[in-house]
Amino acid sequence: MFDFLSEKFSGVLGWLKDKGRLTEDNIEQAEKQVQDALLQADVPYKVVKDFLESIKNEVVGQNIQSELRPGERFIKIVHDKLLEFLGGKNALVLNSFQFPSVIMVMGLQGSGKTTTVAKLANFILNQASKKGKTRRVLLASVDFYRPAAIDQLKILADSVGADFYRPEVTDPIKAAKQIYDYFKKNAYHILLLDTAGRLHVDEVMLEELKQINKLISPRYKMLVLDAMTGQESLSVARAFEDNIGFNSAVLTKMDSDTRGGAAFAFRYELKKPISFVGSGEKIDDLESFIPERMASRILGMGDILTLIEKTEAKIDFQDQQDAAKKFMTGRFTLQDFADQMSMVSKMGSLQKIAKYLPGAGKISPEMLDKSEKEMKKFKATIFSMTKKERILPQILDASRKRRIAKGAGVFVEDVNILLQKFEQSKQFAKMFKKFKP
Ligand SMILES: Nc1nc2c(ncn2[C@@H]2O[C@H](COP(=O)(O)OP(=O)(O)OP(=O)(O)O)[C@@H](O)[C@H]2O)c(=O)[nH]1
Ligand SMILES: [Mg+2]
Repeated sequence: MFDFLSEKFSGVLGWLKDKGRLTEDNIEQAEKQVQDALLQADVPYKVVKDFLESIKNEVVGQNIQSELRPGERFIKIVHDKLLEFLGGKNALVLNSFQFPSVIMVMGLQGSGKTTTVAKLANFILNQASKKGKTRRVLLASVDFYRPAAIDQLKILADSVGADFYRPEVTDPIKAAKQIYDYFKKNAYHILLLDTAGRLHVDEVMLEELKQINKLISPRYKMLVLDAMTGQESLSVARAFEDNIGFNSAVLTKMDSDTRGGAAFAFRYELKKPISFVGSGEKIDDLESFIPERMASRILGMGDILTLIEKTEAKIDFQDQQDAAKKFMTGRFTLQDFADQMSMVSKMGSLQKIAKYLPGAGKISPEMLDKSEKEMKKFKATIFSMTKKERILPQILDASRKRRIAKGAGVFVEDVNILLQKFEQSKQFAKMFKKFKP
């Protein structure tokens, strides 16, 4: 998602971290690298300038050169500013919806509206089912311009298990009224309304949306922006804001080779929240936009929390919290290590999840493949241990190791490698915690 920025920033970060002292020259160089990374990520010049200015002020204000670990301090400043520019620590996060509500999804042609409608339905239904609740979600469309548009939505509705309603008229305003009446009459919790897009912002589209907006007053109006269109998305957002208004934006196609500048620019220029980001074509490729996590991800510090949430396996909420906490405090045992690996395998390939891990920019597919095989060995090894051995690995002497290796079908050397890796990841977790503000 933020691979490009993450790779660049990790570079600056690594370079600075190793420095015991920072000269003015070092700082200037780091600032220059931050600036170049953002410009290359298609963040508008003015935004980059403001961002750099705010970092410079902090650097001078905090007098970081006199710090014991000036590199880390600098990274923390960049992190905090990124967070601020992406919406701040207390930004409203839309991870639950009020009922009953209408969610109207708007945007240009091909931006990803219909896909997003289905992803949102899936999100709402999944959240409800995790809590043991049922939600009645209705999908409908007023897009009569593209012949297959409504059928596309019907197929998606079926695939996520939401209801679908096809209006009997083809005038968008009258159809919106019919849809709304059907939603009310049948007491649905949520109506997700898909709308038509145009190639460019035009009067007809805006007028139509204005009228629909007036008619049904959706509680949530979401503007879908294609992250690949870069800075152009800003003028689209302004036109929608001036004419119809919206509560939040959904940035789609963040998985493509977009460099992530759109999120940065949108949030700073429009001062409006990004509620979700689309990270793929599949129905569950939708993530809540949480500024703090995005800032960490951009800096290559990973995003363990989103990774854990993404797990499709039904892991108990408390277990998730515990796992995250254990990892971040470095207080985890071999048993936790094995549990994490099991959780990881349930989530899919390492390729996909590596993006959320600290330092992700530097991992090659070959390394991931090797890790996948290694993980299997590790798990078998841990399963071959007794409960006590999993909690107190220091008791593992040569004879215990031989027994474990035999049980797992590996060599004693593999047991040693596991113990080494386990120790490393504990150290790593401690480091992660230090960077985490
Ligand atoms: N990679 C990727 N592709 C996406 C994402 N969201 C949507 N798409 C793709 O973008 C294309 C257009 O998506 P639609 O949902 O049909 O877009 P739309 O805004 O409804 O388009 P119109 O109805 O024609 O205006 C499809 O091929 C989607 O699969 C995303 O987050 N990532
Ligand atoms: Mg569509």
